[in-house]
Amino acid sequence: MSTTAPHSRSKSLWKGKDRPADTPASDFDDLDPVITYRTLFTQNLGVRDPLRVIALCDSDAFYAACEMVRLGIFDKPLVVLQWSMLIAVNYIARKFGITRMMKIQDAKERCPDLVVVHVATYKEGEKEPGYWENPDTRTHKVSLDLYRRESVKMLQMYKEGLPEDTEVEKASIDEAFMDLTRPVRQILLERYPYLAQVPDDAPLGLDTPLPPPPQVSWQQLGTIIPMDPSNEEVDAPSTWHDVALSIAAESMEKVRQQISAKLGYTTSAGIARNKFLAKLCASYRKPMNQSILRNAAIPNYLKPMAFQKIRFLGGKMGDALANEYDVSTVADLLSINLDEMQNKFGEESIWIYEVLRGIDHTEVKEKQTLNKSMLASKNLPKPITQASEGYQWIRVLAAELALRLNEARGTTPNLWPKTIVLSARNVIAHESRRSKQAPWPFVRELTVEVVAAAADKLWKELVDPHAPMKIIGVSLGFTGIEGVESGLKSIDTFFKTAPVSKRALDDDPDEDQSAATAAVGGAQDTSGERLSKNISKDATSFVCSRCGQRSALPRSATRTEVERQAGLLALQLEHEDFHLALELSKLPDDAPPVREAGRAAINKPKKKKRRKESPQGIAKFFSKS
Ligand code: DCP
Ligand code: MG
Repeated sequence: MSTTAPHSRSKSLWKGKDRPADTPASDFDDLDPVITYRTLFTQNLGVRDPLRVIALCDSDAFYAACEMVRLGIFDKPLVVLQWSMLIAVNYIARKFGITRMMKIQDAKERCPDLVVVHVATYKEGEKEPGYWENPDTRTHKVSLDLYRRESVKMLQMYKEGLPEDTEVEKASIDEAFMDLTRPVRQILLERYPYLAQVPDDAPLGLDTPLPPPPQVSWQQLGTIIPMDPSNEEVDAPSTWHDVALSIAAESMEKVRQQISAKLGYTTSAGIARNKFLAKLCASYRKPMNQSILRNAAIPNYLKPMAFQKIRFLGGKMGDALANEYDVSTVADLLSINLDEMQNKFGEESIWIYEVLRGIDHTEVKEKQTLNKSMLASKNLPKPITQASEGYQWIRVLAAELALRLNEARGTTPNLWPKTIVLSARNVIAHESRRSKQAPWPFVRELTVEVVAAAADKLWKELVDPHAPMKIIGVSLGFTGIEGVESGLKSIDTFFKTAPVSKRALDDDPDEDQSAATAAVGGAQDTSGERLSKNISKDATSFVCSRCGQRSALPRSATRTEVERQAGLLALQLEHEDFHLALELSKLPDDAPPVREAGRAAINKPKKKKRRKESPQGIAKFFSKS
């Protein structure tokens, strides 16, 4: 890219673009803002910064890639299996028409040389997950630990490899958003130093538009989404936002190459003015690619798009819009004015109005919240009908929890939970999910046996051996996970209700407490856990990352910290039940579902009886039923 000034310093630099006052407003006006010196010098324009640049980076065929790296197989079609269903398909296998959710038999028919890897599983009696022959859902439990670990490494590489001041937010097990606005502005000012001062002859002082930018050369920076898909030759003069995008693209290209070289995972990225567009265009041309969506290309990119493809417009809201107006594309919806939309769908529907026009003010924010809970859950293909059958599953879940907490303690040695919670979903009892909890005692070593023994006790309290039961799911969790500080005083306060052993005082007095976030927070992704990442330190509610719904605890359940933690976990589990029921309702009765938590295909949980207040406005389009 040229870094020379478009004009010499002696000439006036202020002949920037300015829109004549009588230009009619268009749907996409926001995409072409006038950028002035004031814009450039203001540090905290936040989500409304016209030079905002956001990237979304998504790993290609992630679970399959993890297995390829683990096995050293890079040139063969490979799939990852969970029971009989494919959950990840590498790009070589995709060429054979193999897709996720396909049954393994169908995939093998298409490609007899297919390498098939079943996800690792926990097996009763084993302390660690393994790749066993013929794992069986009746005796094994899926382990995603490898993928979680690799996900943490990847996130770390984004944080280290991107310029300082980049905000990185984990979006899923293999995706992260990056806000590069601040570092890009810094680089912009370094590369074009003539922008750092308002020229003496600038007619409007700070409010003078910037001079025209250099023409950006996009070569080596990725795929540029065309301004006019019917004629890729159509181009437009570069804007300062394009320059910002190109700088962000350089950084993204570099970090993606680093990840590929160091970890072996290829990724695809989308780079655009906001989160929703970055996410949309990340899949424009996968794999191993980054796509750049210039503002000028947004109208033609969005208009023909089926609006239900847009995140959050796929569900009830999308259906309601489609039915109300009998339309399917973004262009169809542009004729609906804001008043009408708000009358029909509530005040908050302004975000739909804006998204259709390429506007999204959602922040990229690294989750500061500690993932204070850890959950291992199993949906049982063969329900438990006698209390004694529970213990084998408790051991399996205890093995997973012990491993994960010990792994997290590898980074933060003093990490310790406050409470252990056991929960069971009994489809015969009135209350479909019940939980029992106990303060977690400090023990010298956190072993499977110790966890299982505590859980066994809870199981006895939870399950009445004489009552009829049909338990289709069991979960075991730790809540209130924190780094214990050294010194008697803090440990004493920390374990208010739990016995404190002398040994606790001897344990690593000097470790880094802040690592708790990375150790616990980065590694969550099974369905139950996925919810817990939205719990903040003092929260009495959580927002589901799948449907955006907020669930809150009643005030009576938040009197103590332990109550609050356990209550929130129970709330998550309940909410997860709803998603599980939803997933199951979409599957044929004999189909094994997608994720570990969605496994009780034959035993659909009963519909919830308890009804909450009807949501109002736009919320009703995102509510459960
Ligand atoms: N996953 C899953 N079940 C799903 C979706 C995903 O178990 N319904 C797991 C397997 C995927 C990983 O999550 O490898 C990441 O999901 P992606 O949607 O990013 O899919 P991939 O990374 O596999 O493929 P792509 O290259 O399309 O991103
Ligand atoms: Mg992916």
